[in-house]
Amino acid sequence: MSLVLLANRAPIRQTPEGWAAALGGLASALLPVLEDRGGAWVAMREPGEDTPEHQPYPAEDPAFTVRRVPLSEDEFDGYYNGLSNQVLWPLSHYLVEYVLPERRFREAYRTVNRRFAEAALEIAAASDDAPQFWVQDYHLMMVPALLREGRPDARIGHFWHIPWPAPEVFRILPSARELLRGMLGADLVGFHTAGDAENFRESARDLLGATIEGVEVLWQGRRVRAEPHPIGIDVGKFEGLAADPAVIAESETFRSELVADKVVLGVDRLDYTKGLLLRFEAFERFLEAYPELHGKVSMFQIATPSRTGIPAYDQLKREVEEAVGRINGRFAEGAWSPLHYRYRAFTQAELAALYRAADVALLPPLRDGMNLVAHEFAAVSAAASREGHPPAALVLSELTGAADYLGGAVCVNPYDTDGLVRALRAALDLPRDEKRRRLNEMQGAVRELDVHTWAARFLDRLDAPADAA
Ligand code: ADQ
Repeated sequence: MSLVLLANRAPIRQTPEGWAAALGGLASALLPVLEDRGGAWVAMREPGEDTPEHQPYPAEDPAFTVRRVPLSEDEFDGYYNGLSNQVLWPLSHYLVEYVLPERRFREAYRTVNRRFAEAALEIAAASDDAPQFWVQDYHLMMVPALLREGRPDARIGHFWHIPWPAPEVFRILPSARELLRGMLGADLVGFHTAGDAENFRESARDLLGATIEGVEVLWQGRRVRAEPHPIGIDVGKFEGLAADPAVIAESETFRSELVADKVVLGVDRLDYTKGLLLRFEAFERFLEAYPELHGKVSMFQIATPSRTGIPAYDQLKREVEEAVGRINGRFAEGAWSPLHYRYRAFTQAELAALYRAADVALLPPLRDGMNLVAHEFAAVSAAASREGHPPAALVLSELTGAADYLGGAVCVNPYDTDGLVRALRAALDLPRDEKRRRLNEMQGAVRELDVHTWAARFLDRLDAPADAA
């Protein structure tokens, strides 16, 4: 059965050598599936982007089509910057104070969702088979019902990459019911955790009066399965990088250039959900509490620019820079800086070198659907420690999906600054054998959730008849 994927972003990017797979787990997991099965990937075309609407890929021997939905400035603003990133994103992370009134974004979101669905239906119409559609994420909530209307015979999956909030929070949205009805056009809706899936089912029950039976939502004569399908990373790739001589060399240079015995690492998109300011506050208290560690422990935080132009993100950038200046101004001594901060994207090889160099990764998002950085760090660190490299530890927010799966992490409430200080100290002091044991445990979980397995499991489940639960 051919497959039509729908996601906000295309899975390919332009490089000096021509078109190539986009960075990131989703493209690396799903491109092989599309190359094998054939089909299409429908994505937006941002205003000003110069790419074809229909692009066969790979160019030399096309296996599938990248179909782009061109967006005007206003559509992009309302659908992407507006409803997706200033309404659904903060609401789903329980950061209600960041949610803007949805009214002025609603029409653009509807229009763009409709255009994605029309593009996918047009592609499916070209084949006699019953189509299979797989919709990704919170940008396209209304698409499943539109696809169902056009193709009642289709198998439709939806994967939700961020947390699904409690029904009492979700219902704050004036469009909550309309959006839920959109998603209930699917046969299968996947989330990272059992808790997210339960919140979704309960939202359908409380807001629409749907019936819940086990993991299924019964709605308008149809059964919609809502269950956890935790995503992971391309494990082989990160384990390979951990053993790559160039990565090892870079990691050693990095360590030798930092004037510190211990390195605490943070890697995030610059996003208010990632808890950067509270993390810095905790690090500042850590430095106050342990003057004997001045000159010995440094934190290295990298943040990728993200959603620039949205006021909350621009403001966060300024506040983060201010906090970095304050902490360094207060505590730096001689050649030692307590906090190093880089605001740019890193390559995966650079990230692997940093993961390998760290003694502790400090990842305390305020909420996160999964948090793949935790998986990447655990994969690299565990692989390196098996080769004799000193083992490292992970401090992880308990409000992430990853905390449900990575049993070896030191888990902490990200809003509890004193708890963060204690967790960081505990992680730095863990005995070697204990760190090794924890890394082994995390390595097992990370391998189990590999992104290729994730994609195969989701699609198998989507193929299975509804009563084969
Ligand atoms: P994100 O919020 O982007 O993803 P995460 O899962 O941690 O969060 O993925 C981030 C990715 O970006 C990682 O692969 C990481 O390597 C990369 N990255 C981060 N900082 C970087 C930097 N400075 N330079 C280069 N790369 C960097 C959303 C949800 C998550 C969910 C994923 C997948 O918010 O909760 O885990 O989708 O479903």
